[in-house]
Amino acid sequence: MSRRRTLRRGAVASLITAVLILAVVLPLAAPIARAERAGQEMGRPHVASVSAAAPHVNVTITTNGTPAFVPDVLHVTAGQNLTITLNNSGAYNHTFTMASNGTEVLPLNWSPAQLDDYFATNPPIVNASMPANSVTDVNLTVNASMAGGDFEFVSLIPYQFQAGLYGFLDVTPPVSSSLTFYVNASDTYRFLPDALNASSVTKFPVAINVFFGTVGVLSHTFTLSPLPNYNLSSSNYTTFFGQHAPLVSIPVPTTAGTYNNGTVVITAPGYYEYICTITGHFANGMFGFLYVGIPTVVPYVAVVSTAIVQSEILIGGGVLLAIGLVLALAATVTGRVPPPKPGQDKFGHY
Ligand SMILES: [Cu+2]
Repeated sequence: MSRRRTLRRGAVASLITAVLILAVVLPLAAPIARAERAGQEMGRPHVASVSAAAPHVNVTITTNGTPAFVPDVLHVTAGQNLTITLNNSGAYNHTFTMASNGTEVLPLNWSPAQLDDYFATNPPIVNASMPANSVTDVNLTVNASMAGGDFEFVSLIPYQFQAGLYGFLDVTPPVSSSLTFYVNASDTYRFLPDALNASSVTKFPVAINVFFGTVGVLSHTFTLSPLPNYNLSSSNYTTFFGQHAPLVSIPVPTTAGTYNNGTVVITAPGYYEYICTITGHFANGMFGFLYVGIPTVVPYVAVVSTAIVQSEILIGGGVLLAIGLVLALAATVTGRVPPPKPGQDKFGHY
């Protein structure tokens, strides 16, 4: 066999190998490439409306027979609406009385009268009674001016504070975010862009602003799933959003160049899917992903039906694999590719 022919056979085998690799890699790479597409800015928005809801946080403080609030430190972020459930399962009455000064620590050697005097001159921001065997809810708006403070709460029943019935509300500043995205809807059922990159976020909760406009004339919505790392299904998203309220659902203006906007508060890293909820639009490909605190390349499964494409890829890949196996078998019969150099045996040894 001439060296020239052997080389050509080697080239054919290399080509087949390359095709095999592409057959495997391309279907994997396609969704990643789509996920990476990000950040087209769409001109300066004309703001049509502004809406932002303060997030709501529920916490529970319990007391039982022992003189302690459990937990005795609450961590909240300024800008949150707080509901504190006071659960006293013990046989003693208490109060839940919170100082308005976020920098003061009340001396434990104060007498009950001194404690009462203090709150008479410095009115508490919360003062609720906790009767024995009761559950009481109190609401507190933790506004921005409280950021950085540690607000002490005590029981004013004589000698309970001194015995240990105290704790602190620790208020951290809100994470200010300059993250603003512009997303446009197209009448070909696409979001432009369909990937929003908030990978740089490291602190939570984080507020992200989304401006939503259109390049078409049809009605659309920008509706964001509240669950991280969850892929919506085009067949049951209505049920899903009935059970899990969207973080935001913005109707698009139907005039190009005008925008509606909304602020979403994200509390955990992950990818969050957004879809258009107008019937049929999601199924036609109107979805995208917001990546918060994670790289924009994450494995996800597009739930919009790709069954036909996938089976074609599987069959095609199988055929190519079979060709490759036949060629490999042929090579083992007819000899090594490429052939050994002069003086080498077929294993490359001299
Ligand atoms: Cu739509």
